[in-house]
Order: sequence, then structure tokens, then C-alpha cells
Amino acid sequence: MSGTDRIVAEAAELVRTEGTALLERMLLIRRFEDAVQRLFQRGEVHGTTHLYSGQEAGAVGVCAALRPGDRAAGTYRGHGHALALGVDPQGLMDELLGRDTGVCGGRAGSMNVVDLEHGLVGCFGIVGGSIAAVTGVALAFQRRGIEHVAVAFFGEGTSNQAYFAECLNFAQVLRLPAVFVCENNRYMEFTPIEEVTAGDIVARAEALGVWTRTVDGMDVQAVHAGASEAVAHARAGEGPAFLQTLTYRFVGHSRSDPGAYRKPGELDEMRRRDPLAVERARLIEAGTADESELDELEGRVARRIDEVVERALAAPFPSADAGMREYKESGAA
Ligand SMILES: Cc1ncc(C[n+]2csc(CCOP(=O)(O)OP(=O)(O)O)c2C)c(N)n1
Repeated sequence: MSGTDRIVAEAAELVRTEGTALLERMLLIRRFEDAVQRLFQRGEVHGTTHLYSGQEAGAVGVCAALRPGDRAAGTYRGHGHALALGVDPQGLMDELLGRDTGVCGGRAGSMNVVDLEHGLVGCFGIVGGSIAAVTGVALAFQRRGIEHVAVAFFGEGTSNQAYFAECLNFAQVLRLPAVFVCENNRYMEFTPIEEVTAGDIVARAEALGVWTRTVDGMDVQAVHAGASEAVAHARAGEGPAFLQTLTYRFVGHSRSDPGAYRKPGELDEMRRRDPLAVERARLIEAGTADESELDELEGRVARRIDEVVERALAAPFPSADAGMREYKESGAA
């Protein structure tokens, strides 16, 4: 094989493995969320859950554009953000089931996971919390001369929250290395976004002079391309970037949501644009993988999640003594 042929073959292999890796990460999130839903219905997950099913291309496309050392913050719909950053599915499932072996020792639950080792500064139950935290992290990066970016994920309804205006303004004035990823899934809880939002969300960022881009959030490659530009802009010291991903959630906002607010036919239409199916079809069409390889991949991911569930259910709960000791040591007692 000539040198050129080898480079071409290596590049094709890279596209093949990276393309498949993006699909694998999205599959991992979907199967994880399916399992969380089942466990929640069985009463194994306490509190509440907000699933990311349908929105996988967003977190996976964005996180694939990050480097080790970059930071990100998710929302209460944060399992997908965590897994896309590389948080261990076992540690995350253990956490959701309140086990001692969870990434936060079973103390954080579904909505407040933190895993700094994987760059996750936190998932936030407070709408807009991710924006505020990431603005602070970006400020720290800038002050310390560290060439990293901080990424905030949030929903489109969050653009009506005060943090949005304050933090985007602050970040733009100081040219902070922050990327604001607005995951527009059309609904703020149960309310169509247009019923509670004046004007255009992207125009709000543009009015501050912030760099903006809107991408198809059901297409992981489109998200990855847009995120790569956004991250490059922020990393170059040119100030924050605002990336809107047009997406859709296939499940309810949280528990006990039958989705009566959806427009007729909308869910079916969006399911036909399922980001997993879109990427699978693309890989096959490009000849980077065939049906049987991808079937095998799907089976592998499903088996992995089955094992994760089995181990999580067998994992120990934190002891009451340890909880009491931490409480006393915290000084709150
Ligand atoms: C400060 C604050 N206000 C209200 C809530 C209740 N709440 C939870 S989710 C939500 C809607 C957020 O919608 P959006 O930003 O579009 O995100 P999505 O849930 O669609 O992902 C609200 C109002 C909250 N958690 N925090």
C-alpha cells in the first residue's frame, strides 16, 4: 500500500470509528434512559426524573467537540449530558438508585450529579443554574490563563430566565470562553415555547453581539459541526458562543406527563427523524458500517445497560451513620 493510500485508509477508518462512536454514545444514552424509565415505574428511582430520549444528538455532538479539561454543566435533564461527557454509566445508575457506589455517593440523585473527573461541574435542578455556573467557570479559566472552554446546556424556556440575560451580557462584555447551548425542544415543561416567549431567542443573543449558530439537533453530525465552530470561537478568546439545537423530546417532561399538549402527528413526525436512526442510515449509506455490525453494536449496548441495572440494584445503600457523620462534619448541625 502506498503512503497516500495508507493515509486515505487511515482517514476512512477514523471516520468509521468516530461515526460509529457517536452512534454508540447516543445508543448508550437511549438505552440508559429506557432503563431509568422502567426502574422509575417500579419505584426504584426516588424523587423524579427528566429523560433525554430524543435529544441525544445534542449532548453527544457538543461533547465530541470538547477536549479533556474543558468543563460542562447540564440541567435536571442531565443524564445525557453526563454520559456524553464520559461519566461511567454504572456510577450514574448507582447514583440514580441512591447507592453508596454512585458518582456522588448516592446523595445527588437524578438532578444534581457532579463528576469533575469527567468535566461535569454539575447538573442543575434550578432552571438557568447551568448558565450561571458555566459563566463562573469561564471567568476562572480566563483569569488563570487556561485555554479551556466551559459549556452550559439549557432548554429554550430558560431564555426567559434572568440568568440568561445577565450571564450572556457578562460573558460578552468580558469575552469569556463560554459556550451556551440552547436545546430547543419546543416545550417549556407543558407549554409551547411560542406562548410564553416574545420575539426570537437567537436574536436575544445577537442583540448582545454574541456569536450565534442554529443547527438541526436531530442530526449528531450537524450538531458536532456547529459545536466545533462554537468551541473554536470561544477557545480563541473571541468571546462566548450561542448554539441553538432544534430538537425534540420523545418522552414526557418528567414523571406522569401524558404529553397532551403535543400537536397532532408531531411525535410521529419527529420519531421519523430519530437521531439514532438518522446516524445509523448515514453510516450504512456511506459504507462505514453494515446492518449486521450496527445490530451487533445495538445488542452490545443493550447488554451493557442490562448489566448496569443488575449491578446497581445489588449495590449497597449509604449507611445512615455515614450520612449523619457527613452532616455533622459539614458544620450544618
Ligand atoms: C428557577 C426555576 N424556576 C422554575 C422551575 C420549574 N421548572 C422545571 S423545568 C421548567 C421548564 C424549563 O423549560 P426549558 O428551559 O425549555 O427546558 P426543558 O425542560 O424543555 O428541557 C421549569 C419552569 C425550576 N426548576 N427552577
